[in-house]
Amino acid sequence: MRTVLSTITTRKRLAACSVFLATVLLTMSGFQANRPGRAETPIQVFSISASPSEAIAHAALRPETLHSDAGQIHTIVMSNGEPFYAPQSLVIEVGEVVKWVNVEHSDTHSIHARTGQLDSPDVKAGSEWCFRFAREGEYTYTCRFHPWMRGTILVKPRNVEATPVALSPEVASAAYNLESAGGAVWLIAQKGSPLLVQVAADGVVTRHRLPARLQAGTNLCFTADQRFSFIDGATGKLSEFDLTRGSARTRTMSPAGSKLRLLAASKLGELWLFDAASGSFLSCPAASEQLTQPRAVKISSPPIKTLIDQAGKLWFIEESRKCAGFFDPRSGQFKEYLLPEMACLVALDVTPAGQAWFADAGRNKIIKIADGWVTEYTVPTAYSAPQGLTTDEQGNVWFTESLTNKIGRLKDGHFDEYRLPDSLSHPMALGRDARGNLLFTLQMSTGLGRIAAATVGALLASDQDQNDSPCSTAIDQAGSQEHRHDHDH
Ligand SMILES: [Cu+2]
Repeated sequence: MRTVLSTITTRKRLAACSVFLATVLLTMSGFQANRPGRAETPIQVFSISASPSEAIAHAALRPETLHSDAGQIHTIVMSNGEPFYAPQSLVIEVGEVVKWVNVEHSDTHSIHARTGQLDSPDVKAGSEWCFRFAREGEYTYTCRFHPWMRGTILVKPRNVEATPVALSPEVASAAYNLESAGGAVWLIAQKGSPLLVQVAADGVVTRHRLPARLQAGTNLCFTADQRFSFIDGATGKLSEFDLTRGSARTRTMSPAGSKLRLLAASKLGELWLFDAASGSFLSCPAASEQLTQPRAVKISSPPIKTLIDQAGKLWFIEESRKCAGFFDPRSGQFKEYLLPEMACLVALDVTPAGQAWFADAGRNKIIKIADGWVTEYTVPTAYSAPQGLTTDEQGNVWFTESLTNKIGRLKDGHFDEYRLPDSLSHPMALGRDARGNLLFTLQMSTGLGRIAAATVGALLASDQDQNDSPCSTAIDQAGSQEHRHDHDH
């Protein structure tokens, strides 16, 4: 039985990771169909939809509706007379608190469920006990002393309002890559003629026709407002594109025999690249046409997703998706963190304080790397396959649950999960714009969803209320593990 169960588990996990890998393969196959000679194509820049009014409407509606029922404490009265637990059955939302009050004069009662962590100490006459339900599900419970006492609590997921962002069919069917940069969220659509789509914080969508296909898995590296660098998918050369002019040019000479990948741009416009042929990092200083001398490192597999933090460290996820790490160009320090075999790292973000956060779709975990320590947090909903991740200024880590259609939030080791509307299910990549709107792509590139900043603010406000509840001592916490990795190079 154990073998069968573990096989199922493995299959499900593999399925979770393959969702992402399928996307990668799709992406790569799209890139193989190179289109040389597109540099002369004139660009068209135009606006598709403007929806600032929509954001304002949300701001007016959401806080009120959410506050009325969030942070609520439900009371169940325990007594020796039927129904013993009153009300006997209760429907609540994830995150809400239930308080059991023993109104008897002498008898002790308790609350004990076979599943979950619902297991109270003895609740003496005249006292009470609280529990915050962090996971959805049906909890049937009884009393240790009086097995005829029965109660049920149905915990439903919390819903969050999200709206589709209007994209033209041409874009919607091809948008597979999402990045946050310069306060906006960008989509790279390369099915048919390649397009770069900018979704500004005010909701205005602008499409830029690209003169060339970008290299598979490329990062958008903005070196100035309206100017970004990329690796030309056809020639493999480092190029620069000017959005306002719609023109591209080759920036530097690539070293002979190199296989360059563009990794990231620093705040000062310096570009970092990786040469997969020689296994070395190299850079291109701002406004320079020269690449620096390659600096070879002993890396397990080439970096594919990268980010530069405030301190200038280059964080990355490796192609194997089992390894994360950083390279510090100034000190030359290089460090890899090897994760267990089932890991499948798919997204990363780094906070201003230098904490690196990763989504592990293979193991259903959110991972923090800070000060040499790796901390793993298991997402409460099983097999959720987190695919996208972004952090905010308040220390919240937001992530998508692609298989369970939720947006999750992790803060101070505590999870909250919110179910998306069915029309915007299977969220994948996640980004955040300058106003705090959360944007996510949908699986198989069927569209883009937005959770308005006002909605996000209301969720945070309602969770604040809960923390003030008298029951905050009895909390169903999600487990986290911390372990040190000494994998220095
Ligand atoms: Cu009892």
